Amino acid sequence: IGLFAVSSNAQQERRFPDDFLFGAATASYQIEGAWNVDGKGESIWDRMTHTKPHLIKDMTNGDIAANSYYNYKRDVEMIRELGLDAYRFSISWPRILPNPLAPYEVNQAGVDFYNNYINEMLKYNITPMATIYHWDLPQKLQDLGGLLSPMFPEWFEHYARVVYEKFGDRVKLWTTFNEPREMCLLGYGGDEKAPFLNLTDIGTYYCAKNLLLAHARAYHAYNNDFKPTQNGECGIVINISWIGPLTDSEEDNYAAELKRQAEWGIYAEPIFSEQGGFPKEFAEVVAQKSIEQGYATSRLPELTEEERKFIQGSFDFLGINHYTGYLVSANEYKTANAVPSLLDDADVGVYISDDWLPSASDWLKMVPDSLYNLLTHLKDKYNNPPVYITESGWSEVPETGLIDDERILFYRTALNNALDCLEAGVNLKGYMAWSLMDNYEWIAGYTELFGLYEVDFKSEAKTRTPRKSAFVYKQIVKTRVIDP
Ligand code: BGP
Repeated sequence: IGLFAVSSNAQQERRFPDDFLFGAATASYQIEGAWNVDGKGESIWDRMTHTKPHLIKDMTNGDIAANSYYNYKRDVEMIRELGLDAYRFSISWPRILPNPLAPYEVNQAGVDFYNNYINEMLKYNITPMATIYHWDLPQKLQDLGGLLSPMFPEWFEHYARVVYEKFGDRVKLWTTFNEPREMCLLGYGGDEKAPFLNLTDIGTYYCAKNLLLAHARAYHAYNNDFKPTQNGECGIVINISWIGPLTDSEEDNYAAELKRQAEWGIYAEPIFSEQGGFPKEFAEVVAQKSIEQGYATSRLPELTEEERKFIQGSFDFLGINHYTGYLVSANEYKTANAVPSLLDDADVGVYISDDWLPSASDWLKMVPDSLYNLLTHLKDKYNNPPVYITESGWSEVPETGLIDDERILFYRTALNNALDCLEAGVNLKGYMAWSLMDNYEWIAGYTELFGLYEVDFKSEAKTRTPRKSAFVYKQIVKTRVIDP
């Protein structure tokens, strides 16, 4: 009897609280299609996929994708089928402002589309979480420099105000940007994401500074002018892998910290840390390297005292896209199994264990404790801010079909980690699976699929069919336990 009591108690503790938000996520360019319909402007992804299709693995694009512009009611029906509490979607900037420099030209058809989408969610008590910007920048703004333009923060604030005004009566969870690192390191510093600029040494950091200023402007605009009447919350979504030391040595610990600062600290520290500003050790490394390379000043631009204060604390919550992790060593420079996108100014060795299950994506391995390690680390580092996991998921090749046992293992592992985090006192408020359905996966095109629902891209209707993982997720969401 004693034993039985202990185990039933333990089981009770392993429940997700009733107010924990379970959801699924998507992004406009990846699902909507209708790229040039009803007054929508051209985005940088439209331009790149149309003019340089060879940059995409299967030479495809998001012109039609899952056709959610027309299928949105079916999408909401799927969210209902899964019994989800929330849906994270993104708003397409060029669909709302096709002429982004003409402040009053709002595209009513675009506004109508998102109104219908949001109203459909609310009809069924689904909480909308809106991403203001998930990579589909109006091409017209890229022509003026995009995220590298000193005007960018102003453009972004203007756009954010438009969406707060149009949708903020019903959307109460806002995030400004999705994944700064992907945009800045891979889009401006490198050539793995639009606009594929490849300005290796400085692109990343000028983008980072502008993005932080733009985020803070949009946050303060909400906080000062909309929150008092709309009562919502505004955060940012940062992609954060777990980066641990290969050994317990001081050198490896320092190398891991440097890598964390390089990979996500430059975006997170200025907003979430107590001291604000760019992370110190990494800033010193970049300054030193810049001088050696013959630059007059550091490639990492300064934040003035005023900018530092403006950015610091500009959040109601932290959104984290978390998929994977890796280990770092100081002693040997080795990138065994590592992908080029892991390379940056922190010259450290990156290790990926052969024990970690590989997915269809070269960057994504199943690292058993990564979510727990990461969230407990952040809890201490940033004084336990409210956190949503805004993306987490597993890719398979299309041939896998509907029986996606590895994805089921991934979700069960991640959600077990999430329960461990709740027990450890992490202020974790919700979990959004990436993705509700198969979609256009950027440079991977349709060769790597993340959906709980399979999409038949060959069919005109873009028919959606639940995978085995959808039934498992549904059961977890319904019962609030992992092993009902
Ligand atoms: C994140 C993005 C998503 C999604 C996912 C899968 O980086 O926010 O939009 O695409 O990762 O990654 P990928 O498409 O690079 O395989």
